[in-house]
Amino acid sequence: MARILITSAIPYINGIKHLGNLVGSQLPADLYARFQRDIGNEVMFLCATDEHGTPAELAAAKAEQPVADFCAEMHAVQAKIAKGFGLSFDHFGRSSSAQNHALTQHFAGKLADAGLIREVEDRQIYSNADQRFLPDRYVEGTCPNCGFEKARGDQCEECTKQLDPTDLINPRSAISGSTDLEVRATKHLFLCQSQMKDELDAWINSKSDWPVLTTSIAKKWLHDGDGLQDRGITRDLDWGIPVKKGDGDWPGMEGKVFYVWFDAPIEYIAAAGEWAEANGKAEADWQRWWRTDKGADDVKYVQFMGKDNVPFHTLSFPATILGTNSHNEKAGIPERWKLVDHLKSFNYLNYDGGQFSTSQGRGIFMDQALEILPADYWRWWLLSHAPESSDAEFTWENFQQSVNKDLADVLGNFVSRITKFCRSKFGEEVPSAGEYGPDEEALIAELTTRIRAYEAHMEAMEVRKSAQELRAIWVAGNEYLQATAPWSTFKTDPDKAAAQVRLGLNLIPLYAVLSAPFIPGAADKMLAAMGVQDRSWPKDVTAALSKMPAGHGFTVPDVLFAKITDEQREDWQARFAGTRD
Ligand code: B3M
Ligand code: ZN
Repeated sequence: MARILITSAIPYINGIKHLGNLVGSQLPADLYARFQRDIGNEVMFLCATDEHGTPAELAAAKAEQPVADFCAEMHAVQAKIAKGFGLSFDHFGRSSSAQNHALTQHFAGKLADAGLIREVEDRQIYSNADQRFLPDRYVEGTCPNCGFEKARGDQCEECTKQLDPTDLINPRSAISGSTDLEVRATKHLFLCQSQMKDELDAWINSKSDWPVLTTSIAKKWLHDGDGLQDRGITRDLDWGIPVKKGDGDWPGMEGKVFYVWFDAPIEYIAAAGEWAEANGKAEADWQRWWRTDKGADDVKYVQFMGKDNVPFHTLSFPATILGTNSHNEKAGIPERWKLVDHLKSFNYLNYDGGQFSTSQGRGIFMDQALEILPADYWRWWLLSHAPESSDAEFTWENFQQSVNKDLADVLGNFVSRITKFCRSKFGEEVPSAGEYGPDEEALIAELTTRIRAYEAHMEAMEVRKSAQELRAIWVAGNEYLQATAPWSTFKTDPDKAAAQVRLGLNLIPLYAVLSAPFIPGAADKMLAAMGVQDRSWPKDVTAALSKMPAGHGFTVPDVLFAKITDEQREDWQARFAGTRD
């Protein structure tokens, strides 16, 4: 049994995520986690809310709430929606947790001991109108790299370049819109990433099986222009993790907090600590996932994220881990932390001819999606159209077509046809007569080939290819029914028809198990209707097709997937045409 550690990029607390965010990290991570559990591996799947920094402060100010209250409330909201989408986290933590405070301060202390942190008289933007420093997203302006006019002070959404507020052209305050800004001196800590350039470069080079999207972004920031820059890891803000060196004070840094992008990835680790606390486990139980000196050396660690998050995960966070590990090694301290083994990144999903946008409220948001249709409809469309090799686009026409064809016509119709036919001719139990012949053997052979291909795609995190193969597996059942036509066979050879029906019925639990990572709700319904509890993965297809032996009772399930009508589609299209506030 392999052990797989999976993290999804942790969503900012500032609002409910849109479907583009969902398909770029949490949903494919969930697909992979469910698959790994289903094939029998031990999985730790972690996510959390990203609660610090300017996104949290700005959103709390807008909601006119104290930031701590706002975060607590929004965490509960996001947790509930995640559950609604069937996201099967082992723990959904909070980056503001006590565990993350302690770990973030711990890593900062290690990096300081390693000589990888320097104090800098930094220049920060000060707003005269707002009477305060404006870090990160408190400043907006034009990206010096690509010219995008709505770039934020921490990063350009358009070209993914990591920025400093002082880099922006024509900067303005995100609070007041004021352009009466000046640059003032303040002291900050910088992580000496540039010292680690060669180590990071060698590490990235060792990852030959990573998606090109991931390595090309990492390489770009390692080698383009002036190469890897040292980054400020502290901010003049109230809300955040106070700057400390381990559990000791950091003279000169009083009143400052760590930069959100310094503590957010550390929350991946802290979330495991939160999981242990919430489940009455010991330190060793979470450390065996994260500490290679405490049993995590055989863990495979996979991260999922949108492309804009790649620089932080291939450069900044690994710098924290590598810096800590090599310092400990030199100092003869055993403590070693796990680095990511595979990093799966995604392009963007666009919405109906434009971009999904949280700030502009454009597109479909997770809560709205669940209001109109069950999670499985969305999961299927999003995953089968995941923006892997390029950006993808959501259109209502395409959504309607995929749902109606794949889910209703192919899978739903198969289940309904075979169960209803059996009920009308043999009653609601599996008929016993007849033997399997060449048609059945051919189907089993085809399914075996396809299931092995499906597993390989799932293992490789090829999301679209997995969906295509799964659909082909559903189609094979339909084609078998179409070709053998038990409703005609029944008239001449009822025993043969009984064997065909027996096989057809047994395809339902097989399909349920195979489909569960994509559409867990429908899979549960299928298994419940078939009265099958055994969810074992079909290592041997013939054996898997005997979960419902002769005489086994079942019920005809309710419609698994309702078709989306043209009227509904037009209605939703109009409803989601504008923006929400
Ligand atoms: N919260 C950005 C985002 O939600 C950021 C990811 C952090 S991952 C450690 O896309
Ligand atoms: Zn840009």
